[in-house]
Amino acid sequence: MSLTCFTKSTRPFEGQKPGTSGLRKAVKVFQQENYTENFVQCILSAMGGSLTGCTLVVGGDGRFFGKEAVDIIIKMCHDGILSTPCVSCVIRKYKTAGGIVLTASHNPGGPNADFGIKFNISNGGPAPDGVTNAIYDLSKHIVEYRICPEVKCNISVIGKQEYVVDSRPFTVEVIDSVNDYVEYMKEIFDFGIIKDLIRGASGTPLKVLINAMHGGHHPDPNLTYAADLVKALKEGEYGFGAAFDGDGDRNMILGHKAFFVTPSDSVAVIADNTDYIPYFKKHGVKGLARSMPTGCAIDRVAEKKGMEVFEVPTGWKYFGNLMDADRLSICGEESFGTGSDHIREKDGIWAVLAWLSILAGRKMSVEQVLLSHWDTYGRNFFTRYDYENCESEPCNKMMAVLDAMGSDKSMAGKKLSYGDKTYTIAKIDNFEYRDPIDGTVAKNQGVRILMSDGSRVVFRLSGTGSSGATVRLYIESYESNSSTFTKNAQEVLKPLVEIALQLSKLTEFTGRTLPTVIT
Ligand code: G16
Repeated sequence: MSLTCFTKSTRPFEGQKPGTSGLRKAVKVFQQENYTENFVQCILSAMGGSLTGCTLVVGGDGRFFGKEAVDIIIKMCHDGILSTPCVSCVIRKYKTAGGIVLTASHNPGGPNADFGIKFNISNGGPAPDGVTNAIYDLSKHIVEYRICPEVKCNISVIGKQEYVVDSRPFTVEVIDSVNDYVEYMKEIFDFGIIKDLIRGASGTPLKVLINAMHGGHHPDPNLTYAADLVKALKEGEYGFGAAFDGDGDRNMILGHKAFFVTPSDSVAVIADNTDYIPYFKKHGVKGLARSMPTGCAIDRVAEKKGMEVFEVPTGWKYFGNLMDADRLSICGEESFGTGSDHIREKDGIWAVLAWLSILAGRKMSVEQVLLSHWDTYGRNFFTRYDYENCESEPCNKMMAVLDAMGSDKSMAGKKLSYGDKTYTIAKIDNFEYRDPIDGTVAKNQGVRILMSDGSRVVFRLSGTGSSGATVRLYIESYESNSSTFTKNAQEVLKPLVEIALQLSKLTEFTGRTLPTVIT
């Protein structure tokens, strides 16, 4: 029996604009009649042409409302749980037309928290701005969507379920949520070496503690929200610790006694130690990249190795073109994202396996690896202050004032002091990026205050929140003097933080005297 599709009329909802990484809103917003259907229809329409004969992947981090959303998508595509990196892996492996990822990532989940829908294109990566803008434009004028309510699919059972919709065959295949990914990781890394390291085949066993944070809490793998892991590591029993976010793409790396590896350092260390990772021995390392606010440690590795290094706006979607053009192999973001061209998403599990491979190969602890890295390259001290859930209006005003400083000629050369530290402003600008592959331009990606000694202050508004505004303040300062390497980053950076707060008048604008999170 052929099932039949219906066209249902609808009306546009305001604000279906994908942010840094998809559309993230409160679950209650997605639960409104037609809200999810509208957005899914806009994704499908933005793909253009007919979907006949193509395969789409749908998966998510299993948070509240995920099952309902999968059901809607299946009914609408006449076309489970997958981590974000796994969705990317599956899209690429099976050469599908793309995928829909149901996650709000590090935002809390549950009936009173957030849900998210993100579209990934056929290279496995998040849709670029051109596609997300098209989706948003469609959402403003949508009047109908197509759905086949009779498709009933049990997504808890692995295997194929066949249907005929509008006289055409339609197959839903529920796949194992880890098999393809694990197989791929075994190609990339030498699991035997990692196993020996953990077992202590040639020395003391390495005790590892992992926290795969989940949606019920705030699943953001940083020092504040992964406090349990930090506490457990501080007790000294474990030599290595890691946390992931809800969809497994972010990671935080800790060493013995909770020695913290900043994400900016983490990606630089991996880039410097590719000899210990079979994938890179086989494919080589074509280039490196980081997002603009990320500390510049990786730039120094690129310089030493004579490789290209790219600075892109915040958002993994900006790395994809460079990878597809074979100019980028390893990249990372200060927001606890690390990855490579093995897929087109950041990959927390990959990062942990990369670190374990390096520890095994170098026969060193996490702290020793970092000390040796700083000895070679110097240390880029880095910290980020987050002011979460602020009112949007004053934050927008603060950003506008900072932005205006970029065109104020009197700012360059201005000296700013705190205590006995003085910095001289070299330049202020609002970061703009021209994609070297397709020439697209992304503007207003964060205000940078560049100091004459190479130190940087960056202000940006988060693009992943579901309501209000979150101000992110990024601070970086480089030291080549080895006596500073073991100093506390917060102490080293305090003068620059205070200068940034005074210059921006952040407290006056937001009413906040303290950040919500410091990493
Ligand atoms: C997402 C993107 C990341 C980006 C981060 C920035 O992370 O995938 O590439 O760095 O957002 O967040 P914000 O705009 O809040 O600073 P995720 O893990 O939430 O998908």
